[in-house]
Amino acid sequence: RGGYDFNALQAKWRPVWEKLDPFKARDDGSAERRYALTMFSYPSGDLHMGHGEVFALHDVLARYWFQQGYDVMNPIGWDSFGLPAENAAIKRNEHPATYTYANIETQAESIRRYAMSFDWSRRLHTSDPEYYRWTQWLFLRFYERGLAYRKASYVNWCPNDQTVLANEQVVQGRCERCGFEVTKRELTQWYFKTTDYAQRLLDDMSLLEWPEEILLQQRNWIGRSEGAFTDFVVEGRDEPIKVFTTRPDTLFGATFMVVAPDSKLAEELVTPEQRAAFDEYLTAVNASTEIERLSTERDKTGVFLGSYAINPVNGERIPIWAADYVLADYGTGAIMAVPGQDSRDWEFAEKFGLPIVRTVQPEEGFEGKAYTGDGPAINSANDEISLNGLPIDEAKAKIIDWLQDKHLGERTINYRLRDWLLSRQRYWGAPIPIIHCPVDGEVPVPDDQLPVELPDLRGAALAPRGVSPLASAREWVEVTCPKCGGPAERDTDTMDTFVDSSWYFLRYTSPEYTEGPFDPEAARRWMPAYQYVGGKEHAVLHLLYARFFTKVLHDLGMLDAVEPFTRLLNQGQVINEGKAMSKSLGNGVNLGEQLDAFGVDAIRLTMVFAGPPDDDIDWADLSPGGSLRFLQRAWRLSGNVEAPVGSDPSTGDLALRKITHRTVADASELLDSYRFNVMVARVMELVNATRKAIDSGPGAADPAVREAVETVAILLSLVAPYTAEDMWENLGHEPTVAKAGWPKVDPALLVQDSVTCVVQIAGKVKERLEVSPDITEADLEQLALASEAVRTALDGRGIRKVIVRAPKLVNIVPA
Ligand code: ANZ
Repeated sequence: RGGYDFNALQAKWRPVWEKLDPFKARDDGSAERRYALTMFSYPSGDLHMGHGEVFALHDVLARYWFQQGYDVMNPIGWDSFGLPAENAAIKRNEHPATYTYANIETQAESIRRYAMSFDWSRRLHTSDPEYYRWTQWLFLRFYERGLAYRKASYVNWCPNDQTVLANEQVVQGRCERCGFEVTKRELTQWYFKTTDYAQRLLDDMSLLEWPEEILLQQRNWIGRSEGAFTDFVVEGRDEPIKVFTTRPDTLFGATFMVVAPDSKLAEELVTPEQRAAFDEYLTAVNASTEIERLSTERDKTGVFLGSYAINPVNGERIPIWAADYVLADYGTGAIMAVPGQDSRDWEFAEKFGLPIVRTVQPEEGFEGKAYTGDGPAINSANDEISLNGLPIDEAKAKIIDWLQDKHLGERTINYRLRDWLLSRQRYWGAPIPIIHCPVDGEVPVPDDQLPVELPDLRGAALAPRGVSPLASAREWVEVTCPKCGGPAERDTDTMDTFVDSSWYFLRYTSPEYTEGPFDPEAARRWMPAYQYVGGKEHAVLHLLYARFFTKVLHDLGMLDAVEPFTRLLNQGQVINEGKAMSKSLGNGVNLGEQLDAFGVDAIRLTMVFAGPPDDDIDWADLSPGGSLRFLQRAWRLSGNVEAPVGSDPSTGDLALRKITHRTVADASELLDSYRFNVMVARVMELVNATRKAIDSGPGAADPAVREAVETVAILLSLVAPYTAEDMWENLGHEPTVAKAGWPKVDPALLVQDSVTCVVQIAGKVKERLEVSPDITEADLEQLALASEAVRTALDGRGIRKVIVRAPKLVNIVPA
């Protein structure tokens, strides 16, 4: 037999597995089901190092559960709508589908070579009409429930991609995709009513075994605050201005009001004298980017609107300003400004010479400006109510009660979470299945006319121009109204691709189902997914949207589950030379080249062994060559075994057996807690111990050696499937090692030989005993009392009490 040749192993075993198809979910009730899900990929080129990492880690878990005998569902698909394909199509003057499906084939081939334990029969692509038909169908169910609606507002606009973005897609003021600075535009757009689910999205976090970091990000994103709405009467206007405040206790210090410049309210409140100044200011605000608006460094800007309101607790006439530090889409888009207790308001008041009144007594020695700490209320009384002397909490409760009594305000909870802006002015997505009729208004496309397929547009016709490219496909746009039969037009926007990915994990449970997006029975069997593996960049994007969809579908009666993913593992990034890989730094590492040079198993092993899975790994610090040498060493063991298949290990070398069984027991624990790298280290130790047993111990014919090498093969099958399969064959077994079964641990072999027990009399050590670590309290007491040294020390005295802490301590209290 020749040496270890990874190319030969790959060529040999891939076709065998493809024929065996061992990873197809059975879904027949023959074993407990377990749904192993990994974030599906965008087909923008071949697999990269990040895929290599996430797939390697994910497969450790999936293959572990296969070995344990679960009926594992481990599906694969592609998130195949989206901008990369569209941009490539414009450049190459072709259809986005050409690029998309070519890349999918490339990636599929790479994934097969990578030997992932996927169930290929469930494969899906979100850009297939059979898939997006159901994305559209779901949109219509949301629409019927009032959970999808259209409204005009100022929205995030990416000037580069020429499309709107959801708040979640604006990262530090920049487009999540292209990095361009985002600006604002007033547009009529489609939204999902995620805000209806804000509280449940918070509450149900208790059901999730997710990294605390992600839960915290979601909690902050949802941003619950308790406070009050308060009404301020406006001079010369019937309707009062409502504000949201978390600090109603500071109401006596509200010396002016501020409204968002880009709100309807500002438009209404501006007086003719201030009109010109306001218009100029609004133009400047809309031209500024989110980055500039949110910057705390920047000087406060604003403009007086010319109107006045009345402070409801002290009757003061207070001016109303517009300033961009107040956001149009939070709270009511208007605030009561309390410079004494709020830093932003203080700066603003200072800049524009507005009055400042403290309503909380600052601590001794406080020399700052706005005081945000606790303290007794001051300057806060009128003829009917006084808050003076009360701490913040009590003052808040008291003023809210008073406001409610007077119908001037009400207790409320506010969320930072906004509705999800889902329409996009781009081509390569699912068309929104709505028809606009001059007579009937918005009319849903009837279910039996789904999918609304994309018209055939390519090349320059897709170039971004601020309106959807679909608008130019006149034959496609012009339809008859399903209600009145008159001329009408299709909605020309497409859905955010995050809509596609909000339910793909449900389609996997029944990918061929034709009666709906998924078979409710199949979803009942598999959902929620037990494990999700993917990047943490999705904390408030995909992961939040998928949770929202799951809850809506639950409410629609289509799903028992209220949460989509029970456990979440976020893999770290693969970096190089201490930095994220990038074209401009020239530090990219090509996965394909690494696989060619070291083989699939060595690369997978390197990824898994590099460190805890959630840490970033620096490729420059790693040694795929070292991994390869280890695999050779492990593989060579399988050619050395001389004990025949099925030989009874119980007659084998005890020392090696103990190491083997301890390794398996520890491996289970390590895998359950995501410490895969330590698991690999333990396998390495077992390989070393086995080599020693063969060369200078009981020898290759000892059945304990066979047991050890078989164990190595099974444990290695989680990380290095080709090597493990070949070892398995060398050991005389049929494929596939992937389903050999998790080795049974003999608890007797986990017993450490002995531990030292200290025996004390009245607190003084009188004896040391070597005992089994598993000794019972009763046995240990007996043993201690029987000891010569203890008898001598007691010297005939009686015993009042014996305290036993097995296996390490016995304390005897003499009478
Ligand atoms: C008066 C006040 C006094 C406030 C004080 C704070 C401190 P969170 O906790 O994030 O919910 N606010 C309300 N709507 C706003 C908007 N559209 N744009 C900008 N700021 C807005 O913050 C709620 C607080 O943020 C509210 O309570 C309001 O200022 C401000 F000592 O009202 B507060």
